Amino acid sequence: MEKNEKLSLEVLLQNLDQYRPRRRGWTWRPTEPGQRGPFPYSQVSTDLKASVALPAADYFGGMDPQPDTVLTTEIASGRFEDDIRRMRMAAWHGADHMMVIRTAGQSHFDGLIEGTPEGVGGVPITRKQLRATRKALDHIEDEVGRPINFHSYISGVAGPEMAVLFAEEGVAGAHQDPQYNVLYRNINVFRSFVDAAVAKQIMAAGRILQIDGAHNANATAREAWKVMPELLVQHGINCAFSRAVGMAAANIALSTVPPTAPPAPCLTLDLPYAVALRELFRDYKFRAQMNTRYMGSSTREATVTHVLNVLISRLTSAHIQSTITPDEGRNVPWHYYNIQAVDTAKQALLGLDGLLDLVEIKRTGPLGDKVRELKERAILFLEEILTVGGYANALEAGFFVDSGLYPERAGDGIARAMAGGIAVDTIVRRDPDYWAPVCHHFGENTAEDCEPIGGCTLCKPEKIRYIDELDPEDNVNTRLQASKPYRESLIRPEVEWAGDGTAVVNVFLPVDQRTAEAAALAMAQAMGMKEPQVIHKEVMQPAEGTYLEVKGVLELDICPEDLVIPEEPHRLTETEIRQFVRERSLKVVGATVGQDEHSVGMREILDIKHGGLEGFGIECHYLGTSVPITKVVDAALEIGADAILISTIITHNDVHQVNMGKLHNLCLEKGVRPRLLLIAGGTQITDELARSNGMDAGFGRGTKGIDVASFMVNALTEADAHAD
Ligand code: Z98
Repeated sequence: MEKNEKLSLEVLLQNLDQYRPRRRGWTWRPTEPGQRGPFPYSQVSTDLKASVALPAADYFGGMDPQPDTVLTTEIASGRFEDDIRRMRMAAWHGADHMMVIRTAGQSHFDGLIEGTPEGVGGVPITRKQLRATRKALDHIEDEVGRPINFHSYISGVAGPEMAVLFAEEGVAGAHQDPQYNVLYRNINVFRSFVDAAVAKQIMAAGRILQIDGAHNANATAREAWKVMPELLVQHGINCAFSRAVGMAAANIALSTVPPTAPPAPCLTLDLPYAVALRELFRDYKFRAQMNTRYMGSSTREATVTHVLNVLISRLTSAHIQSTITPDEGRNVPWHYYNIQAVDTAKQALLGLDGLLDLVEIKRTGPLGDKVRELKERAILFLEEILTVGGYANALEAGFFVDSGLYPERAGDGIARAMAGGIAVDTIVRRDPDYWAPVCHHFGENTAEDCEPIGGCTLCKPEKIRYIDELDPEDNVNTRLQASKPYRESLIRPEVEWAGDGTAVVNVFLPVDQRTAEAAALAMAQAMGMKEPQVIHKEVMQPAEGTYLEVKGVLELDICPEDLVIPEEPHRLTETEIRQFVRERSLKVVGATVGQDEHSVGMREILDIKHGGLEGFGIECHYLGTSVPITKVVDAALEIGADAILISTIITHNDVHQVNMGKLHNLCLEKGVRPRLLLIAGGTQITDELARSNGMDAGFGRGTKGIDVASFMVNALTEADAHAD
């Protein structure tokens, strides 16, 4: 794959029937502490071959250190062909754990639906999707130079079948927790645990890392900060059950979540919880999800919560940092919010590198007390489960997802009857001559392994039957046909699917919230946005104004051939400029010329404060405002300047053009034109206009000192080369 070329989905989909994953199981990042750019790091892993660094990396030579923690991105567009493109973006930003959750309740499907495309009230997982995605990830991991874990969910009554499918197709990680099925998908408790035993043993054979579902209680409970004892219990149940079935602790990750978010004093609640978990489950892995319970439509607010959550991850050494997109509260997550969340985690993890060498968790005092209290409450909870007769009885009594701080109960738990739920009474005893369809099947089997049946699909992948999509209309090929122009020739905005046309405008309107909302919608419509919708609003002050974000569909196609794209100026780095100046010295004279008393533009280019020329070691002589051209040239000659910078902000009768011509001609008359760079700047100036008036370069609005410095250094380097 070429860095500057899009991934070809059409090529990717070819020969999927013959595709085999290159490996099975989960991969952790190798830790490689050491120097990166100017700094030593203690919690980083191997650098990537190709990546996009954080924006501030520009100041540190573009370095892109990778934290040692696995970074997750959760993608859920429902169209795998678009998910794949997003995965490539995310991998370039540092994600190596791609979680694909389908759009609606995978676990409502009660069987594998291979060959079925989108559209049956949600999107089922199919072998085709898994293969296409895994195949794409092979290319992406070669490109970025690091293994990428592909993850999905094993839930519902089809869980065991799904586990087999995942093991066959090299899925590296999966959520699996029988409690999730019972509580949130109303599957019969006994069926759920029997299924889980089978699924877990197959997962163990496929070395699939398991993530549990305890965090869902936090996301669901009414007063979620109170479910901490229960979360510990849920983790405990899934861990104990998984171990009993045959999973290794190293392949079990607890899905931890900081239970609350500001304005709650979250650290005082979340940190003791994380410490208690760490201590109780020290042999296990930790996947830290961010808090999703207390998230509204503000991406800023979600980002701050996320950073606080990452602080806890660093303090308690989480192994996987999950990222939920900050737009989760208002959209099906969009491409660039996945990337923002990955960058947020990467940025925060790097910023907190070596934290535990600097600070220690204060085990005495309120934290220690709270940790002990949480553990005690959890143990009491477990004891009460035993007292009422076991897990199924406790469930029936509504012990779980209750928002009272146990042993207090609020009576709002999710109660499930033993004799109820989906697939109740479907457990049948195995016949004495039962043949398990695959190896590593849980429970009794006629044979020890699959030899007598000539090998199973886990041992002999050639036995796997690949079924393509069966619907002639609703399938990836027809979708790709429709989106082809937007992937190959035309440009249309996109947030989720190629050519979806979605764009967002941000506006501040100086009126109250309700009026602002109506006005923003009218404005979006006037801008040509279809189906406009306010996705976020924030009162700045009830009367003075409201900030809004409005999304809509822009059915506007841009043809790249019709665009006039100016040549990219060759901007040097600060180091390159400084080195040039140190070796050769560089002097400039600057002035605002003519009748212009505006000094701001020129001063910003010269002064060190906002990145002006002085900062690179360039000797700057500022002559002031309304300076006659003759004086500027005389001063330049007197000090032996390399360049003259003139600026005009206010201009009438094209006086800026007149002054540029005058400067050029005077230098010619004096015979000094070849040894002086003449540069003009100002609001009305363009490079083209300046050059047509005898200047060597012109700079307009938005110019920074580094642009002018780069030009001078490039021009002088070229001139020096000619002189040699
Ligand atoms: C996460 N943001 O954990 P359906 N099993 C478990 C789950 O937690 C989930 C599913 C199955 C969360 C994602 N979790 C939400 C233990 C979902 C998915 O029925 O396909 O929705 O099950 O990363």
